Amino acid sequence: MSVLPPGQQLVAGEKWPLVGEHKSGPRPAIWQLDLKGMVERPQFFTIADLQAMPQTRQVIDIHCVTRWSKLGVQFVGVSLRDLLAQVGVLTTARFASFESCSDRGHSSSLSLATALELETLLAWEVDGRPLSDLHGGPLRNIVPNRYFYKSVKWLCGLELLAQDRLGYWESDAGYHNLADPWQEQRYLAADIDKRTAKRLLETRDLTELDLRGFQAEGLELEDLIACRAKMRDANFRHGKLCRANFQQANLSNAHFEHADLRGANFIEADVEGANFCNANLQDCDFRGASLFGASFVVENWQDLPKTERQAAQLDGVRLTPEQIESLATNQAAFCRMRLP
Ligand SMILES: Nc1nc2c(c(=O)[nH]1)N[C@H]1C(S)=C(S)[C@@H](COP(=O)(O)O)O[C@H]1N2
Ligand SMILES: [Mo]
Repeated sequence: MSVLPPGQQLVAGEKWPLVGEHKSGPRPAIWQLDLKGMVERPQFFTIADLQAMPQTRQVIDIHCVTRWSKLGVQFVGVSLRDLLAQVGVLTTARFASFESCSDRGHSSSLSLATALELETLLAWEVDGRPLSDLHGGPLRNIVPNRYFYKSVKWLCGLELLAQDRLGYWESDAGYHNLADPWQEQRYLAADIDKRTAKRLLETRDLTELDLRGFQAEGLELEDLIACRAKMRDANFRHGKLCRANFQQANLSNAHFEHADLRGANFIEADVEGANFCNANLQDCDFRGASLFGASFVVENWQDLPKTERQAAQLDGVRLTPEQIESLATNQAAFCRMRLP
């Protein structure tokens, strides 16, 4: 039976959100997987080569770090175990780096032991259809029981390494390298000392700073300027943030529970997975913001008496119908009720 890891919510119906890059880079005429590094017989495999191997069919649950989950998705591909059996693994190999032919040259890595234990799959088919280009076709790796950033789209390289090589999200954005959704291994906090943090907060100007995981719980930060700041997973719970300017900031998974955000600006901000339960969002502007996985009320609000719903105050909030549709089912229903 599938259950939802802590802090995750279900996507509505058949929805499968697109996260990160939306297309591969320039495509080779014939797609090939370059299997290299610490293997006995490095080799290129075409999709047809892979499809000629024993095929594995696996039903897995997708858990994105920005708090949406999609359960029971069926993938078909070749298991990492079967593929590696073809090339022979050298005893020095301890990590596997999955590499993408994408514009940003994405990769993500796992310890080889973990990748095998989790039954990593190299998949070309999903729910009976070829994997679409949007979702990483013709080939992506699928790592069950890890946040989905470990599953690289447009997979064209697999390198076995003696030492780990951090992937794009893990090295550039502070995503947790272990990525276990059951332990909520989402992000690592930025490395910033308390003195610096205090000085920054006194200026109330965080423009463009990299402050993921920033701790600002309960602080008085009216008129804060945080345009384009990188504040994934930041903690603003119980904060006084009237008129704060978060334009184009990255606030995915940020915590705003109980915060006073009246008149705040979230224009074109990334608030995917952010939590606004019990926040006062009166007159906030969310035009152009991306909201997938954001919460404005506890997930099971329909079953609870009004006083226990921890609902955000939404009077005068600017949210388009499209933005509301992008929310998880229960969240969208709540917003539609409050913002007719
Ligand atoms: N090449 C590549 N692979 C990637 C990403 C990306 O931006 N580029 N994003 C990762 C993240 S964060 C997630 S949640 C999933 C999203 O896959 P989807 O767009 O098919 O839902 O792909 C992962 N693999
Ligand atoms: Mo993600």
